Amino acid sequence: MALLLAQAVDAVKREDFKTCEQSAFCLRHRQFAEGIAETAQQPGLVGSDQPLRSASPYSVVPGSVRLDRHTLLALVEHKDDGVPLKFELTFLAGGTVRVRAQEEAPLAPRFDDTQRHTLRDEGSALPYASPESLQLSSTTANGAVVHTVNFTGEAAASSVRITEQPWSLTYLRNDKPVVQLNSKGFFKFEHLRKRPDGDDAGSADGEWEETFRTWTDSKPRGPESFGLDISFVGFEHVYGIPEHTSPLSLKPTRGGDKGGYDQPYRLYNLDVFEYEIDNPMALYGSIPLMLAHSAEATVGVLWLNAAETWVDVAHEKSSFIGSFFRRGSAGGEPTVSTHWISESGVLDVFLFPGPSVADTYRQYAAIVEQTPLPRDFALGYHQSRWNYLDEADVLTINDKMHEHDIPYDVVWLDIEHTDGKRYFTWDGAKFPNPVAMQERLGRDGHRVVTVVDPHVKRDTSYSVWSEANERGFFARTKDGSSLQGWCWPGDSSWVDLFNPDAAAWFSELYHLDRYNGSTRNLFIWNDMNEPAIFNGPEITMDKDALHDGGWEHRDVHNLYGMLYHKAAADGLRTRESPSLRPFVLSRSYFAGSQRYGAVWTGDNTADWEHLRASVPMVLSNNVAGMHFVGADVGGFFGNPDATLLTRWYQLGIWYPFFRAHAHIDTKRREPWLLGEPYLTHIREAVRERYRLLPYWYTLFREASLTGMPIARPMWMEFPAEKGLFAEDRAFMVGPAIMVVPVTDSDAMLPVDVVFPQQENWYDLHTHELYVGPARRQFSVGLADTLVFARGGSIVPTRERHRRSTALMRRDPFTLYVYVGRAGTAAGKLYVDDGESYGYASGAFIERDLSFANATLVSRPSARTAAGAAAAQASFAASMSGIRVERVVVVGLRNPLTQATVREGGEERTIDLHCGGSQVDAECVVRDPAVRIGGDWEIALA
Ligand code: NBV
Repeated sequence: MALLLAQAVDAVKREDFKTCEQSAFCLRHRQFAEGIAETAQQPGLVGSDQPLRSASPYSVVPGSVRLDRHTLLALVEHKDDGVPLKFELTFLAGGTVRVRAQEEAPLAPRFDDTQRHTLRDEGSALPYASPESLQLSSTTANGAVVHTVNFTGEAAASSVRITEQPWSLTYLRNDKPVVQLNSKGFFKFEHLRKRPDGDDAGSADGEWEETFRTWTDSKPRGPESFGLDISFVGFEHVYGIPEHTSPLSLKPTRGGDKGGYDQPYRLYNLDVFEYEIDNPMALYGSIPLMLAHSAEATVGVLWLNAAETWVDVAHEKSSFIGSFFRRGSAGGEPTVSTHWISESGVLDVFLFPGPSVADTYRQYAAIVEQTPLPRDFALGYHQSRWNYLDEADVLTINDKMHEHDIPYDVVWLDIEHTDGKRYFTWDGAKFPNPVAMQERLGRDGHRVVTVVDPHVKRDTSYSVWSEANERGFFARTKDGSSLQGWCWPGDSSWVDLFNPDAAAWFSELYHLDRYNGSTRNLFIWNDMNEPAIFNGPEITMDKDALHDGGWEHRDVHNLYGMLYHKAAADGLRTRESPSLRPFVLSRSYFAGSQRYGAVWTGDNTADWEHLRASVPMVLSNNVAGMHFVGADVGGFFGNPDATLLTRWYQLGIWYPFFRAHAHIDTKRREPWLLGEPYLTHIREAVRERYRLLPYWYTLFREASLTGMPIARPMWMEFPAEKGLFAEDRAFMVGPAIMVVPVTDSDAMLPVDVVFPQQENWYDLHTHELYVGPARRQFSVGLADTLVFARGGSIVPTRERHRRSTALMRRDPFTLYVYVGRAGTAAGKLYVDDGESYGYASGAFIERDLSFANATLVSRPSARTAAGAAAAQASFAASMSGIRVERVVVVGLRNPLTQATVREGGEERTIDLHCGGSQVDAECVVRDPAVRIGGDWEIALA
């Protein structure tokens, strides 16, 4: 029965997309790994210091290892082919190790620009370890040659060990292996070669030509793929590598585990119509960043490659090399073994040694820029649908939101707003006066987002097409003519964003003088940028299509969406001077896309399963540094009933990106259409989002500097609580708020909540106290949501009801102090103008808030002290009228009676209003009137 049901809702056209067996290089690598695993030698000395040996045919060329400043060089060769591979191990500050490999003398250059598109400063200024902090030593024991690089200084506990025969690399901390490369021997590198004689030589293996359904990939360069096993020793859970619909803790794909997948996780940006849940199939975005976590440590791996990539995952014990297919027996450490396979490019892997979650993200943030501070309005409520019909429709949405007291920030316009899907144009009949429309919305601080898709209608009268055509800016077919394909406007072409001139030209189309009818109040949505091509293989571009520099689409596929996103962000940023921060939503993405804006999880479905799956999808993206992400609230396909839609709003306000959206064929579902009580519940939910915007904004500030996720899996906040390592329903928003969404239609079903740690938890609405560790069941009516503040936190809010974020800018703040078990609490508040880049020169307020001995104290954060004094002073002056209008202290042991406020050398006493029980009192300080940017104390007595 369950199976039948699953099939009934399973509408994805699996046959449109390749399996590993249908992707020739994936199959070759998987088969190679199977062969190696079969012949694997059992290790002689389990538990000994001897590195284990696999049956890998690849070894280090004796005498080739040398350390040159921060780089260790070695040559590696297959025992039979005599093509030396050059390995470069680069050591970065903090213990990060980068491993790169390709032929020492490739027959032709391999694509190596992924680093330029992803890394900080295009990879030119990585934080290298100082050469003095590295020591190389080499030993020979029982005929095995081992080279060890020891770190001194900051990463002193770490070392890297390389065995020569066969080659393997082990990252050790405190002499204990943590991450191992090629310990299983799955490394296989298809060196570039001359095409063998005979027309179809090699094509049987899909090496020189490959057919999928009716498409043939000509593969002019032949096989050039590579694969490598990466084992996480001592770990049982790995996370990340979005975008998939798998659970947060990645299920195994090999090893025959019950409930595991039989396909590897695929990273190949694709437009998958009606995607299904619990599946390792590729989706719209790819971020090859994986984290492993145990109660002892967190580590990360970035596989920096933008070609089609597959990742196998197996759970096993580390002492049995061959156990990929045979579960390890007793002994040995739990290990997650992964096998990464990419079709082209160079092998380029970063190992981030952690050991804490924050360390791991600091290491990632040191090489890849993190999510910049968004425009403040972008954190508000976005109202979208395919399509709002015309100007009157848009203005009605605006009026109805006001009428029903629902704050919102943006109305979205989908493809139908254009003149025949010619982007940057308007349908003149439906939108005769877009500027006036934007101005009207702007009166209450609202904005408009329009969609700009990458297919350019082939139409000589459409200036975007004719300019691009004239200047040769389109991607080309393998024969050199401009590539044509089918998409919304009919016959279309795609701009080659790898050509810097084309990208610059395209970004200027977003300028106010180029994009007619746009104003500063208009922002952008990039859809279909995988790119989606209806008549292409797997609904995308042919792999042998050509880009700037003669690179094949195969090499760059997963970067296309990111470059498209970048062009829009660049365009908006440069459309005014001084620049304001852009806002662009993209469907397709790669590692580094977080720099350009938000993403969403694409075309989900209006059912409970999709609501549930949105949590691990949003979390996996956050794990991988794509913080600003959300799912379509309500579900894109289909019609949610009022209960599902209400529950989806109640969850959606906790997505970092919060947008309601729907398919053109669905019934209208704006909140007021649901009637009561749903409208009230939705209004309450949206208001909760707005109330907490200061907290959200402060979290984005943290993310921008430290890379720490915003929506966090429970394990990130409770890293030693094993029971939470696979939790993917409950999650944390920042360090202070736990959200347990109601994901079932049956209101009678009690919802399980686990309160972690020896800590106090307070219901966010009632402030009722729950003391962890504990498990409780809650019966929930539709008005009830399960959201808890963690004891020990201070959460800033703004409580006045307004129509938009812009209208809240000068509102006073309320601070919630949730007292922890130790009687203390701490938090932060970050405020800037919400739109400019002034913060970069110090125009911000950043406070450390702390509560101890019944006294709340506000002090400048260390970052404030480091900022530029002048910009800071002028911003502080502009904010001097903004005060704290209320402090609510929740969870005091004893009710108190008065508050003494000290600020600027003055002291005054005000009444304190306490209520609640002896063990759980709640005290409110009304209007302490302290300045948000000032030093002050409020002592309760
Ligand atoms: O532009 C129409 C839709 C859009 O509403 C949706 O959000 C995108 O993910 N778009 C896909 C194309 C059509 C999908 C069936």
